[in-house]
Amino acid sequence: MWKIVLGAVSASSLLGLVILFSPSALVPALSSEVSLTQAPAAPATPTTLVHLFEWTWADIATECETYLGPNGYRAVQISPPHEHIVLADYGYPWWQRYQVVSYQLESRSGSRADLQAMIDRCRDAGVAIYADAVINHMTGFESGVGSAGTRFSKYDYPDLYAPEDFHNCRQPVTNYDDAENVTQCELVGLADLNTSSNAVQTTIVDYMSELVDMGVAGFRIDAAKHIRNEELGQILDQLRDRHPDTDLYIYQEVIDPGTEAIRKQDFYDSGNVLDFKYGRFIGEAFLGLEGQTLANLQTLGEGWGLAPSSQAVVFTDNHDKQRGHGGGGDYLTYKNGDLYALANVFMLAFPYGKPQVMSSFAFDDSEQGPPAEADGTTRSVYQNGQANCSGEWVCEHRWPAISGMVGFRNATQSVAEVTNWWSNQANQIAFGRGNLGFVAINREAQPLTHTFQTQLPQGRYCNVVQGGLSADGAACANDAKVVLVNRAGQFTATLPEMTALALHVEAKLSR
Ligand code: LAG
Ligand code: CA
Repeated sequence: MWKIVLGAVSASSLLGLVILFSPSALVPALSSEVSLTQAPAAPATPTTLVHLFEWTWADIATECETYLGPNGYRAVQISPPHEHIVLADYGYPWWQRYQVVSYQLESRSGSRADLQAMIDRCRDAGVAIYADAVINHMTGFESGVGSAGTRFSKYDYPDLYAPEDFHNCRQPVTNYDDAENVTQCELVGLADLNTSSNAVQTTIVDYMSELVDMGVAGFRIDAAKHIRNEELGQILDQLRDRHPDTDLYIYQEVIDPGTEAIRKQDFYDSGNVLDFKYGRFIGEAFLGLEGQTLANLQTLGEGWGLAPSSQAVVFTDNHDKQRGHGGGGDYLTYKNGDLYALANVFMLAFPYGKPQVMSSFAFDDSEQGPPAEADGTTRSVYQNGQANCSGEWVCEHRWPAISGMVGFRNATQSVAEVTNWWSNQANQIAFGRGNLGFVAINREAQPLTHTFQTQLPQGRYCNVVQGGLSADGAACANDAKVVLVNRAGQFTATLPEMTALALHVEAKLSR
């Protein structure tokens, strides 16, 4: 369905590329269950995490076992697990889940028991669970009933919070030049918790702590920009103090365009940050906006105003940016088809930050919730034992190019530098990761034939953008092209228009 959209987008792209409608090499037609030989790693060092936006706990558990673990994904960001508002009259929009009613673990994605089972099954598959923690606010609606049946009114949530637990501003945030306005007032009218209060902090820590006890390994901190950094720091310190033996991974959502009162660097002491500039830069380069080209990306990093690499979680798009929420901007999405796949190839190959892969449900309307029955029950991704990833769910994380590059990222992680950079000064680039990997990207309307200099050991490699090694290591999965690297570390290849090629030592054929 989105292949049609792809045509429309490419026709209007500034570089005027022609994208064929024949089955694409980068975007999958149907199921692409590539079985790789990588063993799941025990600790959840987040080389690559995937946001399974609006997936149910039961589906995530299955995905961890059958796809994520075997393909090298180390962590999943789940949708918020707390009790949320239910908005039947609005058609059960996705954003229900950002209006908190209580911290009971009963949500659109499933029950507390489902959540526990998922955490356990994913951990056994080598995949960590990171929860989206919505702790800045409660609901915006004046009253209603939550997903666990709790009746509430704004500022009054039974057995949890009373009016004195909220900030006094009680007006929407209007002035992003004023830190007080941003942190004390109400983000889009959502009841703003008094996060300076000991009682409120303790209640939040109790909630997050329960999740850690259940095995959650990290948190995305929703709307971190709207919480005073010292107060968020206090909350996270208390949480860490309660779990001295758990190495929690924290990444904070601070949308920092560089022009506002609150800056991402204010939050480095409490954890990593989601760097929103990265996806914008990638979008501009791959779309050819602002005079940008792929060749310019050689220097992408702190010099561009990005966070230090060790502090940053990066993404091409996220659940807000893909639908014009969270401030909008020129971000690529699955609707860009091959262009989106190529941008993700770059993100996963380029040694900057910790990449987060987006996994979407298909949408036309920016408010629309996930695929669901008439009563708002989310439909399973799996139908008759098969992942339904070519219709209502998109599963970008299963696109061969993206999934293959997750293996590349793992295999090349220990080399921090870019080596052997090559470009045509425009939109054909290539670079290595020392003697562990090499990637080439052709984002132009004509083929690229070139002899590339790498530092790879001599041998036969699978182009992992098309498929990794077969289970026995003797062939390339999915008929992926075999590339010969000679004794001098060179290979010659032709990349058709709008394709990529990536080699790494873990996808080297044994003979
Ligand atoms: C976030 N990060 O800081 C989330 O990434 C983002 O998805 C959340 O907004 C936001 N913060 C609050 O957690 C989403 C939607 C909003 C939606 C909000 C609350 O992008 O559009 O607002 O969740 O459900 C909705 C309506 C607003 C209304 C508000 C209050 O769209 O018109 O004012 O609810 O009732
Ligand atoms: Ca606040």
